[in-house]
Amino acid sequence: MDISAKIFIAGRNGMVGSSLEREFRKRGYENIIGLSSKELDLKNQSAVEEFFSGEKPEYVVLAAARVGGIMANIESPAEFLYENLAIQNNVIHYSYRYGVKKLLFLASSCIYPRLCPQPMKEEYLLNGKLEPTNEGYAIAKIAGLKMCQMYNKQYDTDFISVMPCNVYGIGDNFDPQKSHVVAGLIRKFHQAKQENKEFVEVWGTGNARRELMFSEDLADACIFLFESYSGNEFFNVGTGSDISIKELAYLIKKVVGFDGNIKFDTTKPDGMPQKLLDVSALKKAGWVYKTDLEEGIRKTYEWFLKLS
Ligand code: GFB
Repeated sequence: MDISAKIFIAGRNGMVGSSLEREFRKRGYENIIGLSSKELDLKNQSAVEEFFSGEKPEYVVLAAARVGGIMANIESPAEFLYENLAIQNNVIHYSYRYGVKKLLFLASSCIYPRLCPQPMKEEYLLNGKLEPTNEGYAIAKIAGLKMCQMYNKQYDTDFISVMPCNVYGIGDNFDPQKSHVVAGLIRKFHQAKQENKEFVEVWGTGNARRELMFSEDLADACIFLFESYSGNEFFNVGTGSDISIKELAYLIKKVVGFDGNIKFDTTKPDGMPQKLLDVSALKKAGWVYKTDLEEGIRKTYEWFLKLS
């Protein structure tokens, strides 16, 4: 890939998009484009076509999506389905129409069946029923992945997909209701520490298990595959190990320095009992993660402190 190639990062300002931009720039790529959602509504078909016809990007990374944690997904399944389908339909289709040389689509580990054998291998996709708390999001992501494969088959494009585990990091959304677990708990423990609260409420039983990866590592893996892989397989991207929400809560409590207790609110859902990816294909291709969970949480908390 030419270092001066024009790369469009859709979702450039989000957590994953901004990590991707930093990682591309570290490698010397400078011709990076991408607009905020106010400047370019990726759900708007004609606006997306106009953007592609004007800019003619050579490479595209599709990191734009409506994302949110378990409660946001439960509350707005229609929006998670519609908005993600619209964004990916437009970006993937016009990438094909305007001759994009390569596209990378970011899906999610929630596309695997709810009771999938663990660790989850790429071949388990569509082997069973989805987790109901994020069905809208998962259906959209499955459609995006299939769209890439079908466009490759019919139009000979080079569109690849990755399946990341749960991601956290710099630029995350810390909204206490809508965020994912790491950002949500960082905010809750921080506030409890400031207000000398006796305890923090953690959703669910604490028994659900998640595999968590720092967003810079995800960006590193995406660029690794972008530069080295073409074909119709998709890759799981993760660390290869998981942690219970209970252990995670104690780790975040330690990083934040909160002295009080933890209570589990079992009226809130656990979601999928476990989400651990089999990352052996990616390992075999030559990529492994770098950032240990505690270090990643520390970096995210430092960034959160600068914000507040
Ligand atoms: O991160 P999270 O919302 O994502 O929740 P999912 C992970 C687990 O942490 C669940 C528990 O068992 C939650 O009940 N949890 C405990 C909390 N306390 C909190 C809290 O304060 N905030 C949050 N958010 N969770 C999402 C999907 O599911 O994962 C999306 O809904 C997407 O579609 C994303 O795939 C990666 O792993 O449950």
